[in-house]
Amino acid sequence: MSNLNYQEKIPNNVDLSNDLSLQRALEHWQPKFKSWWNDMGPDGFQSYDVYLRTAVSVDAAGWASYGKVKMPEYRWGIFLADQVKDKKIHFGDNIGKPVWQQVPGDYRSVLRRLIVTQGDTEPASVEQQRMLGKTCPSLFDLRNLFQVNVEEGRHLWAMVYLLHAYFGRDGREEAESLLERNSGDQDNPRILGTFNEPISDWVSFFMFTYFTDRDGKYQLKSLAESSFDPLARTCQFMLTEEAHHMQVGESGITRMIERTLEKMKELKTDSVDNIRNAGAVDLVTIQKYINFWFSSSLDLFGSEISTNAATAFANGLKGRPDEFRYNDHSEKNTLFDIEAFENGKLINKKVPMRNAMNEITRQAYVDDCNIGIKRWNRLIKKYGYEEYSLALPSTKFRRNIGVWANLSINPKGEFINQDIYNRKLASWLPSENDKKFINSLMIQELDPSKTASWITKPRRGINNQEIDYSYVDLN
Ligand code: BYC
Ligand code: FE
Ligand code: FE
Repeated sequence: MSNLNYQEKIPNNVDLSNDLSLQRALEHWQPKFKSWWNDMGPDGFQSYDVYLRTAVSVDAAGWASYGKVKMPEYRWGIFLADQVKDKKIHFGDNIGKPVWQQVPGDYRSVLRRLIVTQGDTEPASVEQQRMLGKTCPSLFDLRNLFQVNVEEGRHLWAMVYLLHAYFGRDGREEAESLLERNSGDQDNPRILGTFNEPISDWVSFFMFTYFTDRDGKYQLKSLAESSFDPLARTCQFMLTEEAHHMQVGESGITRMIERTLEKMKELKTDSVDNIRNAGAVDLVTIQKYINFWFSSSLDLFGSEISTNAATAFANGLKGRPDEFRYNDHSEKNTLFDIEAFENGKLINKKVPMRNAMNEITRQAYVDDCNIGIKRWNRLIKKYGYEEYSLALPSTKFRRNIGVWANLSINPKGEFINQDIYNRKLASWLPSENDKKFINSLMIQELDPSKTASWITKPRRGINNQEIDYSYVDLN
């Protein structure tokens, strides 16, 4: 087990004190990060004690310690999974050669770009979520929001460490830019689409942590395979934190659906109006939020057929999630069956496997997303509503990137007339009216024993604490 060094200004397990110039560079970035956190991080609550977990080792068995801490005093640090001795490259064109401890010159700009893109999403999500404290459904949920936020902040540190340690001056410049772009900013937005979408209510927050943090899981899994060992080890440790973010999303959506079903049963109704009047979110609206966040997150995987992806795989920069699951780790002359739309026609064709890496990763992601959907449908059945179910829309629906971008395709995946599509699109997504209704439910609840109307109490507290525990001290 490699213990993290907490004595230093920047907690780390990378022996920072033995690299003074790197330490100095990061200590120079640290106050900029803190000032970004104060300006763009959670609005309010910064001076309150929050029950947070902090990483104290990278040991699988016990890496987290829980305690009350004020968010600005959170110990953001640099933690990499332990190095494996004599590790070899295990996919692409260089299989069997030692993994790289330094950045190969040829791959420098591509690697930097991958790290910057990954790094950009982390602070973006904190910015997107910054107003949610004002409408938290409970102190338990408020604490979970802040846990996710501080850890996304740490994920930014993880990428900034790589930029500073391995990319010299341009790395340091990129690290500055990561604090300068802002989610939704007209002039200087975040890099990827989803990270510029507003998250202004808790239904969106739970959807985002379910669907978008799960893109994070799959991208990190792919980067955890990288032949650039520091990147692989960084991402391996980030994945341990990521699990909680998705758990926040899944349990949040489950609790919301539970309240809806209770109300349907109690009032013996499936009328949208009656359910809404009872202070719960109807299943039709929940489906619309799924449609929005799932389709947006699918774009984060890039084009179905991508030379960027092929090159990244060939060079060993980015693998497939759980690369060990596959038999062929070179995929040099193998093919992949893919659906495409060419010359106005839907076709099936074969493309080089390497060019399909984005799609392969996306398909693994879609399967993972379906696990929660199945669970929610079982819950709906359990309440006796055989005729209702939630579903993921087709992966062709409302895409902005790749072969299905900007086509008139409905949530079932069928091509439809463009005018009909334009007219109906709004009805498949949360409308202004739906958002107004959702916002009307978003009433801040700060009494530790209470939970807002639209969501059930959590089943379990955090780290064996009571559900009613004061997860955020308000005085
Ligand atoms: N929006 O060859 P293509 C997370 C661009 S989430 C805007 O199809 P490629 C988190 C693309 O950059 C995980 N632009 O794609 C979650 C390219 O631009 P250029 C984040 C997009 O390169 C919640 C062009 O379109 N990590 O951690 O194979 C909370 C054509 O590209 C989008 C990563 O993304 C989009 N959605 O793959 C907190 C991993 N999609 O070259 C955190 C690092 C594509 O024409 N990134 N484009 O200028 C990558 O691996 C790849 O850059 C991508 C794209 C998978 C994103
Ligand atoms: Fe993250
Ligand atoms: Fe996350």
